[in-house]
Amino acid sequence: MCSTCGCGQGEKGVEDISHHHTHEHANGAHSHEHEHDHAHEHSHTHSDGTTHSHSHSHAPGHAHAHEHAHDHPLDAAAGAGATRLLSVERDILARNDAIAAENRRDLQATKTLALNLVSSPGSGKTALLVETLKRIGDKYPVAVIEGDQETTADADRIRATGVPAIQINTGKGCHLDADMVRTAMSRLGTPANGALFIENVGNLVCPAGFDLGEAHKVVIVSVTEGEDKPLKYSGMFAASALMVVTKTDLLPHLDFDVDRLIDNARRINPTIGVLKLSAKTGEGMDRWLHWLETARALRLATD
Ligand SMILES: Nc1nc2c(ncn2[C@@H]2O[C@H](COP(=O)(O)OP(=O)(O)OP(=O)(O)O)[C@@H](O)[C@H]2O)c(=O)[nH]1
Ligand SMILES: [Mg+2]
Repeated sequence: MCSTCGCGQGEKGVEDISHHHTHEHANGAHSHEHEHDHAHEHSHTHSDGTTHSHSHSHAPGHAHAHEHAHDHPLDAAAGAGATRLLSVERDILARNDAIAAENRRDLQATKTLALNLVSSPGSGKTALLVETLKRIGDKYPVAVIEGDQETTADADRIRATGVPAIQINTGKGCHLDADMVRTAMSRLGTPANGALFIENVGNLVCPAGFDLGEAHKVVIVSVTEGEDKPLKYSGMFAASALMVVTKTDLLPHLDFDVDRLIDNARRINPTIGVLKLSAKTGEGMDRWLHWLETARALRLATD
């Protein structure tokens, strides 16, 4: 269950890479349907006008869900039912955080740089990964975890570069969680002294709240999405260390003000790094590779 939008998890599964296209069904139907019903009510309540303020101040995880819910007048009106719902949400996020901490410990132990790539659908995450892997795939150990609701298409695109990848299908779920990533890591193996890229489900809301154990979230925004996205989906920008502005090759055809996008992102997160690039033409890829190399060097240099 997602505590932000109340989405269910449906049929989710981590791809079995020894038998491609075979899925496991990780959740028992009984328990998740129960959680889903409650969450759904909750999300309706929350969609009445509070999106802006809550995503501003309480971006990642646990504290967000707790404080937001208590502050909300409709939650207060809902009384005991809402309180029980909140404790379900807190349990889910607390469990997620505990597994994310285990992932982080394992990644630290193997000095693996893990990045969680988040964005709206179609911003160019897989295209950026493919172009990145072509340039670094033979330099140090790299692996990719792909998250989508359905299909193994993105993992197939990654594997075509020769880099190992595993697809997680989230079913109705709109974000990856730490447990899914933990299962994928155990099947894929951790690229020691290298980089693990996790491409999250295309969604600018829910993935902000779920720590996967990554070193950094990287938010990808394409130039066709509008300069206002950091203000509308502030939680994601608050939670990210870096914003990559993609598809810059399209700028001559658009009325898009990149500086305004950057200003908006920095209003939400004054320390967010910014890179502009085109996976299609390769323009700006060198600075992204430099950022990666620096982040990896830091991971190697520290315990
Ligand atoms: N012009 C241009 N198109 C791009 C660029 N990067 C990606 N695209 C196109 O944008 C579309 C979506 O790219 P993907 O890489 O699949 O985007 P994604 O973020 O992985 O999509 P989801 O996983 O479905 O959320 C494709 O048609 C790409 O060819 C770019 O730098 N320039
Ligand atoms: Mg993709």
